[in-house]
Amino acid sequence: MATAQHNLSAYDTEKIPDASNMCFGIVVAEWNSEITGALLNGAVSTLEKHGALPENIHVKTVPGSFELVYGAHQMTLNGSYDAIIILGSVIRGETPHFDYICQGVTYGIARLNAKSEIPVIYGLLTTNDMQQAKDRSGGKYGNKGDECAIDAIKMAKF
Ligand code: DLZ
Repeated sequence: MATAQHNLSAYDTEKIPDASNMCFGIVVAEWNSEITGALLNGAVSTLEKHGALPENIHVKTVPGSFELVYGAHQMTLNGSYDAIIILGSVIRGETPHFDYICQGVTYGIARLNAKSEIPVIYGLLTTNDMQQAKDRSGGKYGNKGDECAIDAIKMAKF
């Protein structure tokens, strides 16, 4: 959880494997693009910081977070990735839509992880408002994209 005690971008660099021979797929949602663009920048720059080559980081976009499951599933079928990251931002509105999208994506990604041989990293920000999303996409609590990149490298090495 991102709290005053834990920053999403904080990690021990010594413990991160070299990613120079790894290939990553990233699926990013277009909804709330200010946030998902910042998550993507964090993920890509952190993967590259640990050796991943730009040509081995393949980014695909989907319209909204609900489509992240489909996008990640297609990437698992490709088979050439060491890990896949999904990035989305769902912000609570006036209707229960938020809950359905969050549950659908969460269940879908959990199911993919149970079935696929390729780990799928869950980079879905689920926040009550835009400020909370900004705080977690390069703001005061760091960047969820950085955290996902580190988790992808670790899981690729699992
Ligand atoms: C429809 C919708 C709404 C209301 N809110 C969001 C959101 O906050 N974040 C997001 O990524 N997507 C949202 N969407 C779009 C859905 O994820 C999906 O793209 C559409 O329902 C079409 O399947």
